[in-house]
Amino acid sequence: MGRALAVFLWVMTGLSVWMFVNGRWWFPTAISEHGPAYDQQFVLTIAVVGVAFVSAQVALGYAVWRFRDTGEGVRAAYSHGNNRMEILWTGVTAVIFITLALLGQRVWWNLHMNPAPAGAAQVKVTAQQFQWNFHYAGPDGLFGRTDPKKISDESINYVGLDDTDPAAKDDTVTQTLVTQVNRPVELTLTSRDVTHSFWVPQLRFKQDAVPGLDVKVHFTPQKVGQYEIACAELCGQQHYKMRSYMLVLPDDEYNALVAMPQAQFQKRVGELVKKYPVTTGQEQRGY
Ligand SMILES: [Cu+2]
Repeated sequence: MGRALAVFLWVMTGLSVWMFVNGRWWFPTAISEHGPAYDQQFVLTIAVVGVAFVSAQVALGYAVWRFRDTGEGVRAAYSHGNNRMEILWTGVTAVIFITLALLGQRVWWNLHMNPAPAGAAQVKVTAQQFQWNFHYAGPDGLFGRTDPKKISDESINYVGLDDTDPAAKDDTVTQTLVTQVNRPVELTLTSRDVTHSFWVPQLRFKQDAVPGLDVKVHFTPQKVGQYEIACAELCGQQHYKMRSYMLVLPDDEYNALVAMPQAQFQKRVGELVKKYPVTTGQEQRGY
Protein backbone atom coordinates (compact mmCIF):
# COMPACT_ATOMS: atom_id res chain seq x y z
CA MET A 1 0.00 0.00 0.00
CA GLY A 2 2.83 2.36 0.96
CA ARG A 3 4.57 1.82 -2.35
CA ALA A 4 1.37 2.35 -4.35
CA LEU A 5 0.71 5.62 -2.50
CA ALA A 6 4.24 6.85 -3.18
CA VAL A 7 3.94 6.06 -6.90
CA PHE A 8 0.52 7.73 -7.00
CA LEU A 9 2.00 10.90 -5.47
CA TRP A 10 4.81 10.98 -8.02
CA VAL A 11 2.46 10.40 -10.96
CA MET A 12 0.14 13.19 -9.77
CA THR A 13 3.13 15.51 -9.41
CA GLY A 14 4.26 14.67 -12.93
CA LEU A 15 0.77 15.29 -14.34
CA SER A 16 0.50 18.64 -12.55
CA VAL A 17 3.84 19.77 -13.95
CA TRP A 18 2.88 18.58 -17.43
CA MET A 19 -0.32 20.68 -17.33
CA PHE A 20 1.82 23.79 -16.94
CA VAL A 21 4.68 22.99 -19.30
CA ASN A 22 2.78 21.53 -22.28
CA GLY A 23 1.71 25.04 -23.28
CA ARG A 24 -1.88 24.10 -24.10
CA TRP A 25 -3.45 25.96 -21.18
CA TRP A 26 -2.00 29.41 -20.95
CA PHE A 27 -2.96 33.07 -21.14
CA PRO A 28 -3.96 34.70 -24.40
CA THR A 29 -1.07 36.69 -25.90
CA ALA A 30 -0.51 39.99 -24.10
CA ILE A 31 -1.21 43.14 -26.11
CA SER A 32 -0.16 45.94 -23.76
CA GLU A 33 3.23 47.54 -23.20
CA HIS A 34 3.59 46.19 -19.68
CA GLY A 35 2.23 42.71 -20.57
CA PRO A 36 5.67 41.11 -21.12
CA ALA A 37 6.88 42.28 -17.66
CA TYR A 38 3.81 40.69 -16.06
CA ASP A 39 4.34 37.45 -17.96
CA GLN A 40 8.02 37.30 -17.02
CA GLN A 41 7.18 37.83 -13.37
CA PHE A 42 4.49 35.16 -13.54
CA VAL A 43 6.79 32.61 -15.18
CA LEU A 44 9.51 33.32 -12.60
CA THR A 45 7.05 32.81 -9.74
CA ILE A 46 5.59 29.64 -11.21
CA ALA A 47 9.10 28.23 -11.84
CA VAL A 48 10.24 28.93 -8.27
CA VAL A 49 7.12 27.52 -6.63
CA GLY A 50 7.19 24.67 -9.18
CA VAL A 51 10.66 23.61 -8.01
CA ALA A 52 9.51 23.80 -4.38
CA PHE A 53 6.36 21.81 -5.21
CA VAL A 54 8.19 19.03 -7.08
CA SER A 55 10.91 18.70 -4.41
CA ALA A 56 8.34 18.52 -1.62
CA GLN A 57 6.18 15.92 -3.40
CA VAL A 58 9.16 13.77 -4.39
CA ALA A 59 10.42 13.87 -0.79
CA LEU A 60 6.93 13.03 0.50
CA GLY A 61 6.72 10.03 -1.84
CA TYR A 62 10.17 8.93 -0.71
CA ALA A 63 9.17 9.11 2.96
CA VAL A 64 5.97 7.17 2.28
CA TRP A 65 7.93 4.47 0.42
CA ARG A 66 10.90 4.25 2.80
CA PHE A 67 8.95 4.25 6.06
CA ARG A 68 5.95 2.20 4.95
CA ASP A 69 4.55 -0.53 7.19
CA THR A 70 6.53 -3.62 6.23
CA GLY A 71 4.62 -5.83 8.63
CA GLU A 72 7.70 -6.42 10.77
CA GLY A 73 6.21 -4.64 13.75
CA VAL A 74 9.08 -2.15 14.21
CA ARG A 75 8.20 0.59 16.71
CA ALA A 76 8.15 4.13 15.38
CA ALA A 77 10.94 6.38 16.66
CA TYR A 78 9.87 9.70 18.15
CA SER A 79 11.73 12.77 16.90
CA HIS A 80 11.96 16.12 18.69
CA GLY A 81 12.81 17.78 15.40
CA ASN A 82 15.89 19.78 14.59
CA ASN A 83 15.94 23.49 15.44
CA ARG A 84 18.81 24.29 13.11
CA MET A 85 17.00 22.73 10.15
CA GLU A 86 13.75 24.47 11.10
CA ILE A 87 15.44 27.87 11.15
CA LEU A 88 17.23 27.13 7.88
CA TRP A 89 14.20 26.16 5.83
CA THR A 90 11.97 28.83 7.31
CA GLY A 91 14.67 31.43 6.57
CA VAL A 92 15.23 30.23 2.99
CA THR A 93 11.47 30.18 2.30
CA ALA A 94 11.03 33.68 3.71
CA VAL A 95 13.89 35.09 1.61
CA ILE A 96 12.55 33.49 -1.59
CA PHE A 97 8.97 34.68 -1.09
CA ILE A 98 9.86 38.20 0.05
CA THR A 99 12.18 38.57 -2.98
CA LEU A 100 9.42 37.40 -5.34
CA ALA A 101 6.94 39.78 -3.69
CA LEU A 102 9.32 42.75 -4.05
CA LEU A 103 10.01 41.94 -7.71
CA GLY A 104 6.27 41.64 -8.36
CA GLN A 105 5.63 44.90 -6.54
CA ARG A 106 7.92 46.71 -8.99
CA VAL A 107 5.96 45.41 -11.99
CA TRP A 108 2.67 46.31 -10.30
CA TRP A 109 3.96 49.77 -9.36
CA ASN A 110 4.81 50.60 -12.97
CA LEU A 111 1.21 50.01 -13.97
CA HIS A 112 -0.72 51.41 -11.02
CA MET A 113 1.45 54.06 -9.38
CA ASN A 114 2.88 55.96 -12.35
CA PRO A 115 0.81 58.80 -13.78
CA ALA A 116 -0.50 58.29 -17.32
CA PRO A 117 1.76 59.78 -20.02
CA ALA A 118 0.79 63.23 -21.32
CA GLY A 119 -1.58 62.97 -24.27
CA ALA A 120 -3.23 59.80 -23.02
CA ALA A 121 -6.80 59.39 -24.26
CA GLN A 122 -9.32 59.75 -21.43
CA VAL A 123 -12.29 57.46 -20.93
CA LYS A 124 -14.63 57.48 -17.93
CA VAL A 125 -15.91 54.03 -17.07
CA THR A 126 -19.10 53.59 -15.08
CA ALA A 127 -19.90 50.01 -14.17
CA GLN A 128 -23.42 48.96 -13.23
CA GLN A 129 -25.33 45.74 -12.71
CA PHE A 130 -24.81 44.33 -15.35
CA GLN A 131 -23.06 46.37 -17.98
CA TRP A 132 -20.07 48.60 -18.72
CA ASN A 133 -20.56 52.22 -19.80
CA PHE A 134 -17.70 54.05 -21.51
CA HIS A 135 -17.96 57.83 -21.61
CA TYR A 136 -15.93 59.89 -24.13
CA ALA A 137 -15.51 63.66 -24.02
CA GLY A 138 -16.09 64.15 -27.75
CA PRO A 139 -14.28 66.60 -30.09
CA ASP A 140 -14.18 69.42 -27.47
CA GLY A 141 -12.09 67.26 -25.15
CA LEU A 142 -14.30 68.21 -22.18
CA PHE A 143 -16.41 65.76 -20.24
CA GLY A 144 -19.94 67.00 -19.71
CA ARG A 145 -21.22 67.25 -16.14
CA THR A 146 -22.82 64.12 -14.74
CA ASP A 147 -25.40 63.98 -11.98
CA PRO A 148 -26.51 60.76 -10.28
CA LYS A 149 -30.10 62.15 -10.17
CA LYS A 150 -30.18 62.19 -13.97
CA ILE A 151 -29.29 58.52 -14.29
CA SER A 152 -32.10 56.78 -16.15
CA ASP A 153 -31.82 53.44 -17.88
CA GLU A 154 -35.21 54.00 -19.58
CA SER A 155 -34.01 57.13 -21.38
CA ILE A 156 -30.59 55.50 -22.03
CA ASN A 157 -28.73 57.92 -19.78
CA TYR A 158 -26.68 55.34 -17.95
CA VAL A 159 -24.10 57.73 -16.49
CA GLY A 160 -26.45 60.64 -15.67
CA LEU A 161 -25.09 63.04 -18.30
CA ASP A 162 -26.52 66.53 -17.77
CA ASP A 163 -27.53 67.79 -21.22
CA THR A 164 -27.93 71.36 -19.98
CA ASP A 165 -24.12 71.51 -19.81
CA PRO A 166 -22.68 72.69 -23.17
CA ALA A 167 -19.67 70.40 -22.69
CA ALA A 168 -22.03 67.40 -22.61
CA LYS A 169 -23.44 68.07 -26.09
CA ASP A 170 -20.75 66.14 -27.97
CA ASP A 171 -20.15 63.45 -25.34
CA THR A 172 -20.81 59.82 -26.20
CA VAL A 173 -21.49 56.85 -23.96
CA THR A 174 -21.05 53.38 -25.44
CA GLN A 175 -20.98 49.83 -24.14
CA THR A 176 -17.85 49.15 -26.17
CA LEU A 177 -14.46 50.52 -25.12
CA VAL A 178 -12.73 52.25 -28.01
CA THR A 179 -8.96 52.77 -27.94
CA GLN A 180 -6.25 53.77 -30.42
CA VAL A 181 -3.36 51.42 -31.16
CA ASN A 182 -0.06 52.45 -29.53
CA ARG A 183 -1.66 55.40 -27.76
CA PRO A 184 -1.86 55.39 -23.98
CA VAL A 185 -5.37 55.47 -22.62
CA GLU A 186 -6.35 56.38 -19.09
CA LEU A 187 -9.52 54.92 -17.63
CA THR A 188 -11.26 56.53 -14.67
CA LEU A 189 -13.35 53.79 -13.15
CA THR A 190 -16.33 54.08 -10.89
CA SER A 191 -19.51 52.12 -10.19
CA ARG A 192 -23.18 53.00 -9.87
CA ASP A 193 -24.05 50.21 -7.46
CA VAL A 194 -21.73 47.50 -6.22
CA THR A 195 -18.03 46.77 -6.72
CA HIS A 196 -17.18 45.50 -10.20
CA SER A 197 -13.80 44.74 -11.71
CA PHE A 198 -12.56 45.69 -15.17
CA TRP A 199 -10.65 42.86 -16.80
CA VAL A 200 -9.27 42.28 -20.26
CA PRO A 201 -7.07 39.17 -20.00
CA GLN A 202 -4.81 40.41 -22.84
CA LEU A 203 -4.02 43.57 -20.82
CA ARG A 204 -2.89 41.50 -17.82
CA PHE A 205 -4.53 43.58 -15.12
CA LYS A 206 -7.78 43.73 -13.22
CA GLN A 207 -9.00 46.92 -11.63
CA ASP A 208 -11.93 47.27 -9.27
CA ALA A 209 -14.62 49.85 -10.00
CA VAL A 210 -15.87 51.05 -6.62
CA PRO A 211 -18.98 53.18 -5.93
CA GLY A 212 -17.97 56.67 -4.79
CA LEU A 213 -14.36 56.36 -5.95
CA ASP A 214 -12.62 57.44 -9.14
CA VAL A 215 -9.92 54.85 -9.71
CA LYS A 216 -7.45 55.60 -12.48
CA VAL A 217 -5.53 53.06 -14.50
CA HIS A 218 -3.66 53.44 -17.78
CA PHE A 219 -2.24 51.17 -20.46
CA THR A 220 -1.12 51.24 -24.08
CA PRO A 221 -2.78 48.66 -26.35
CA GLN A 222 -0.36 47.55 -29.06
CA LYS A 223 -2.38 45.29 -31.31
CA VAL A 224 -5.35 46.25 -33.47
CA GLY A 225 -8.40 44.06 -32.86
CA GLN A 226 -11.33 43.33 -30.59
CA TYR A 227 -10.95 41.86 -27.13
CA GLU A 228 -13.35 40.65 -24.49
CA ILE A 229 -13.94 42.68 -21.31
CA ALA A 230 -15.17 40.69 -18.35
CA CYS A 231 -16.30 41.71 -14.90
CA ALA A 232 -13.92 39.98 -12.50
CA GLU A 233 -15.88 40.67 -9.32
CA LEU A 234 -18.92 38.57 -8.44
CA CYS A 235 -21.43 41.43 -8.56
CA GLY A 236 -24.86 39.80 -8.54
CA GLN A 237 -27.08 37.23 -10.19
CA GLN A 238 -26.23 38.19 -13.77
CA HIS A 239 -22.54 38.78 -13.16
CA TYR A 240 -21.75 36.14 -15.78
CA LYS A 241 -23.46 38.28 -18.42
CA MET A 242 -21.47 41.42 -17.64
CA ARG A 243 -19.33 41.33 -20.71
CA SER A 244 -18.29 43.97 -23.18
CA TYR A 245 -15.64 44.38 -25.85
CA MET A 246 -12.62 46.58 -26.31
CA LEU A 247 -11.73 47.79 -29.78
CA VAL A 248 -8.13 48.71 -30.54
CA LEU A 249 -8.32 50.78 -33.72
CA PRO A 250 -5.72 51.94 -36.23
CA ASP A 251 -5.05 55.72 -36.16
CA ASP A 252 -7.24 56.71 -39.13
CA GLU A 253 -10.30 54.79 -37.96
CA TYR A 254 -9.90 56.04 -34.40
CA ASN A 255 -9.48 59.69 -35.37
CA ALA A 256 -12.46 59.59 -37.72
CA LEU A 257 -14.58 57.96 -35.03
CA VAL A 258 -13.85 60.36 -32.17
CA ALA A 259 -14.58 63.37 -34.37
CA MET A 260 -18.12 62.08 -35.01
CA PRO A 261 -21.21 63.41 -33.29
CA GLN A 262 -22.97 61.11 -30.83
CA ALA A 263 -25.45 59.28 -33.05
CA GLN A 264 -22.90 58.62 -35.80
CA PHE A 265 -20.28 57.56 -33.24
CA GLN A 266 -22.66 54.95 -31.84
CA LYS A 267 -23.52 53.66 -35.31
CA ARG A 268 -19.89 53.51 -36.39
CA VAL A 269 -18.90 51.58 -33.24
CA GLY A 270 -21.60 49.06 -34.17
CA GLU A 271 -19.97 48.63 -37.60
CA LEU A 272 -16.45 48.35 -36.22
CA VAL A 273 -17.54 45.69 -33.72
CA LYS A 274 -18.65 43.61 -36.70
CA LYS A 275 -15.50 44.35 -38.68
CA TYR A 276 -12.95 43.09 -36.15
CA PRO A 277 -13.15 39.47 -35.05
CA VAL A 278 -12.99 38.96 -31.29
CA THR A 279 -9.67 37.62 -30.08
CA THR A 280 -10.08 35.31 -27.12
CA GLY A 281 -7.46 33.04 -25.61
CA GLN A 282 -9.35 30.00 -26.87
CA GLU A 283 -9.22 31.07 -30.50
CA GLN A 284 -5.50 31.64 -30.31
CA ARG A 285 -4.98 28.08 -29.08
CA GLY A 286 -7.40 26.58 -31.60
CA TYR A 287 -9.90 25.07 -29.15
CU1 LIG B 1 -19.82 43.30 -12.37
